[in-house]
Formats: sequence, structure tokens, C-alpha cells
Amino acid sequence: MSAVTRRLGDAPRADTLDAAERMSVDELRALQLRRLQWTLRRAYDCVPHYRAAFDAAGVRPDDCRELADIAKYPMTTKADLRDNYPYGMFAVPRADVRRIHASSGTTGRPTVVGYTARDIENWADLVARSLRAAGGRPGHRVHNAYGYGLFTGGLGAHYGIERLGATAVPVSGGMTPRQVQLIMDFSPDVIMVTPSYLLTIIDEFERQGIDPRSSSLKVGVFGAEPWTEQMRCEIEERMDIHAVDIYGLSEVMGPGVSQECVETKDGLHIWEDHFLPEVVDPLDGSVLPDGEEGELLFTALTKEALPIIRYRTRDLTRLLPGTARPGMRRMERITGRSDDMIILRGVNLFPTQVEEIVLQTAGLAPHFQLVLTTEGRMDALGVRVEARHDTPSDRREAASREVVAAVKDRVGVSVTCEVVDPDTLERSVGKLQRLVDRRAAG
Ligand code: DLL
Repeated sequence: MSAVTRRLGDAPRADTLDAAERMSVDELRALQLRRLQWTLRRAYDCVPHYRAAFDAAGVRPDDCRELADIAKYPMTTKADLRDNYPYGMFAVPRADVRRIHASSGTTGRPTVVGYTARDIENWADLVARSLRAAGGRPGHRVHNAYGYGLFTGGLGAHYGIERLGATAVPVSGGMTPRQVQLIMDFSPDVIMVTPSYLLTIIDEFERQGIDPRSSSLKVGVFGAEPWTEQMRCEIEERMDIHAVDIYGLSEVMGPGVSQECVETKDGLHIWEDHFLPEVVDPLDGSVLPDGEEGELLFTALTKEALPIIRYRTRDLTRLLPGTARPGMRRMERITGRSDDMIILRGVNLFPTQVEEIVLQTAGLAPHFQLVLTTEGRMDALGVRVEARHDTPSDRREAASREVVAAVKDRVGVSVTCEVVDPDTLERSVGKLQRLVDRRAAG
């Protein structure tokens, strides 16, 4: 049950929804097929990488006669974008690219993505649609704490806020004390931020002696990193706001590929008029039926500057039928990225599984780190988690034992757990990296 006492308006009136949000499944499938055929043709004609990849796979754009034919086409990976760095995947003359974003590129070359004027229009429309599904309305003020810059979060959200007819407060990430001041002074209705950074902001409210439940905020639109149902409860309870999920990735567009509706909070509706999702077996790439968990793939259906065909997101989820938008399928919240999966003595473990356990354990704060080390010839995993401010020391010891037991029980692997003092672990100002790898090389 939601602990939120804030009243939102009703679900958006049907006449305020985009036409695509009201389409039937059949109407959407017909639209998707037309747009897919257009996309395949453009990718083949305008991007040497796609022409070579299609030729190598023995497929032509014309071989797509129904949506299921998508499975014949080659997948695209981050490595393909890196190999064609910086502009090799673009399908338009350089002068028609209005904006560029890039991934942080902490390892190797960054991934560069580009947008035409039309791409930016579509993106703004989809973020506006997402924000409305989250409970945002024209006239609302929106505190945008996603980072501005090459990251797609800040500017992507910004254009959507304006497109909705709301007021953007472009704060970006960082300077946490000022985030609190601006929320108190500007009385926003909505906050857009990573869930981990919101926790940092909530802590700062408390440090300043301000009750986080007393702010004007009604809704938080959280994404850019995995988070759990337990984290939703923690945020809703501590801040008295509705917490909903927004998903996206730069290669496919940025934020606003899919969005959870606030009235159902049951996973994210994929804006299928612009993106065709598939879920595949991460090992052999075979397409899985809806309902089965695997790796999410996207084909962008309307993008001009950077067509993207069957992009392997590495994110794990499953596709479900539509609810609040019956024509559009939902994706379940992301359990994790295959890249973030820790394989410990043959057992797969995701940081989100530890997050669930930590948040269900009395006396523990939602701040934790996973530290991988080498013990002898084996990998070992330590959970370092902060106690809450009022946790007595005997509770800390019990909590540590409970975490170890729950991980053993639910994940099937032995870890250690150290409960540390409040405010001692590093805080996020954007995307949080939970895993610290201290394994010996080799
Ligand atoms: O994180 C775009 C974004 C900005 C989404 C703001 C939502 C809000 P990238 O930096 O390219 O783009 O990272 C994309 O982040 O493949 C997922 O692994 C992860 N991710 C994004 N949203 C979610 C989410 C932006 N709601 C990568 N839940 C994706 C879980 C998410 N993971």
C-alpha cells in the first residue's frame, strides 16, 4: 500500500493524451511496421555499417514484410558505435545534426549520439508524455536535478518539461544544500532525479532540520539507474511523494523511452509508436515470447540522425501487456544490467537484490556498497551498509547477521556484511556505482 498522502489530480483525461496513447494494439502494430520499413531502408541506404551488416547477414530492407521479420536483422551493440566513433553511425549530413550527446566513456571511447531538429521535437514530445503519465501537468514547476551536459538526462528532461507546458527549474546535479534550498524556496510540484541522488537530498533535508515530508513536491520521476520496489516505499514514506520510474538510454534516445503511470505504478509503458522492443536470450540472442525475462533490445522507429536497429541494451526485464495505456506493452522495472551482474562462485547476484534485503532490514539505511575482493583463489563479496542514525549497536550486529542470512537464503551465496556509521559511504550526485572491485588482477 502506498504511504503517500499527497493527492494528485485524476488520471489524465483521454482528450489530453497523444493519439498514439489511445491506439489499439492493431493500430499500433500497423504504424510500427510502416515506420520499421522506413527505418530499415534509411539505415541501409545511409549508414555504411548497416549496409555491411545487412549484407553479411543476407538481408535487405525489403525482406521486412511483418513485424516478426525484425528477427532476421543483425543486432547492434555499443561496440558498433565505438568502432564508428564519432560520427560513422549518423544517417544525415553533419550540418543537419542539431545536437550531440555522449556517454561518459569512463572505459574507452565515449559513445556519441546525434539528433536532428525533428529528433529533438520527438524527444521533447515523449518526455512531455512521460511526465504527464507520471502526474505532471501544464503549469507545474519541475525541479530537474538530472545532470546537464553530454549526459542525456538533464537536457532531455528539460525540453520535455517545457513541451508539457510546465516550468523547468534547471538545477542539474550537485551542490546538495542548494538543492534543498531551491526546493523549499521555489515550491516545485515534481522532481526529476536519480533515485540514489534523491536519497542524498532527503538526508540533506534532515541534516538541515527540515522535514522532507513538508516540501511542496508531489511526484518524483526517477531513472537512469536500477532501483527497487523497496526503494519506492522508502522514498514515498520519507518524502511523502509518489515515486515513479522513467527509463531510457542515449543510444535509443535518452530519458522517455518508457514511463510508469502514476495511477497504476506497475512497470513502464514503452512508447511503442517510436520504439519497437524485443526481449532476447542474452546468451544465444533468440527472441523470447512476451512475459519471459531476458535482455531488452530496441529498434528506434522514427530517428533520423542515428537510426538504431535491434540495439542490445544489456538491461534485463520482461515485456508485459499494457494496462493504463492498453495498446502499449509495459516492461517490468529493470532488475539489473548484465554488465552489473556479479558472478560469485558460480551464482549470479545483482546489486538490486542486495538493495531489497538492506531496505527490509530494520536499522539499516539505504546506503550500501558492494566490495569484491580475492580470498585465496576465490572471489569474496562484502556488503558495507550504513546504520540509520538512531540504530543502537546491538541492532547493528543483528542487522549484519540478518543481511548475511537473507543473501544466503534468497540468492544462494555467502557474503560478509559490515554495518558502518551513518554518513560514511560515498554519496551519489547522479548515477550511483555500487560495486567496488578490489580483486587482484590476473
Ligand atoms: O540514463 C537516460 C536517462 C536519464 C534515463 C534520466 C532516465 C532518466 P544512459 O546514460 O545512456 O542514459 O544510460 C542508460 O541506464 O541502459 C540502463 O542500464 C540504465 N537506466 C536508465 N533508466 C533506468 C531505469 C540514461 N529507470 C542505462 N531503471 C540503461 C534501471 C535504468 N536502469
